[in-house]
Amino acid sequence: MNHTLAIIKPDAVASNKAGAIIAHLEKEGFKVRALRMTRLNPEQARAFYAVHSERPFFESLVSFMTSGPVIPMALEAENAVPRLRETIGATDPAEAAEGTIRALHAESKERNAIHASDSDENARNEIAFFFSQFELLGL
Ligand code: 3AN
Repeated sequence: MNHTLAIIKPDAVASNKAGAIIAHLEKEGFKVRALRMTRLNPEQARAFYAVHSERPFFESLVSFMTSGPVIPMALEAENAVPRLRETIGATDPAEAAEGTIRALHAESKERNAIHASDSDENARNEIAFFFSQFELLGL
């Protein structure tokens, strides 16, 4: 079994889509192994998205990601990382495959409902960013 990190972003939490998104993930075979609702401060959002710090959309992304509560989750499945990327769809909802979470729930390239780790290494780091060993229940 592998693990990955998903974050239900502020747009989706604010529009009451968290339940539908968690149900979608469970139906796709992911097991929720840790979950919380929290609100990032700008320093935390900048640290989480440090790889994008030189991109033109960085400050806007930080502002969006701190605009309201988010729901990070550690998810378990076989091939969790590629499988979650497939389940959420492309960054731009206009390009996301039919039936994917972003095709169903995202508003734009920035307000795109959900984050997913893009490698096993990033998944490990991103899970550790949000959850303590204690909360991971032996994961
Ligand atoms: P993904 O979330 O599909 O892995 P990344 O890692 O390229 O996409 O981008 C991280 C986040 O930055 C996206 N989820 C989105 O919110 C935002 N983002 C990416 N590209 C753009 C863009 N061209 N304009 C505005 N925001 C963007």
